Amino acid sequence: MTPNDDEYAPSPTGWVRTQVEKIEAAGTTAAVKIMGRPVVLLTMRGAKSGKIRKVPLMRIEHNGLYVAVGSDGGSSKHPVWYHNLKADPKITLQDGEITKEYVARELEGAEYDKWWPRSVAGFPQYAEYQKKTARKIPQFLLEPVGQ
Ligand code: F42
Repeated sequence: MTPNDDEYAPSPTGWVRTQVEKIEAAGTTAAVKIMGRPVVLLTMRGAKSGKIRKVPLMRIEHNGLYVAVGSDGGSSKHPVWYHNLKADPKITLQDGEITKEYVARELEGAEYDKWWPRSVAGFPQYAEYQKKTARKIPQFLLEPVGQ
């Protein structure tokens, strides 16, 4: 534990910070849509700073399971939060007004391939983002804690 442990560090990216503020003011992720599609809000711990990070992502859900897709608009590097989840996979996810605890596990192989079409069905732009970048866009399965 460090003195910074429970400090919240807002995203340095203006539009993302604004969207997090909208969700928190409304008390529901329904306050934000991207291209008419819903989002969820992940809360995690920064791997180096120990601070609380809040990351909105597209809502990818199938049979009650969620996947977090590290597309970051098809940028050349994984988003920083990818490394946060690898270092400390315990997160909370808010969907609508409901917040629950999950553990994030990066998908590989057949599991990755099974989820990718579901991710693209939830947000078709992911397919375009994958074409833009040489990296393989990561997917994390979010497994519910204590259910
Ligand atoms: N991003 C996606 O990747 N996928 C999505 O489906 C997605 C949807 C989405 C919907 C709404 C919205 O508002 C944003 C959306 N985003 C989506 C963008 C997403 O929320 C992130 O902004 C994006 O993925 C980039 O993530 P990032 O972690 O690279 O963000 C950077 C800009 C950032 O926050 N940097 C921080 C900073 O201060 O520079 C550091 C963050 C951090 O976690 N630092 C760590 C720490 O310890 O605090 C470690 C730092 C290190 O060097 O290891």
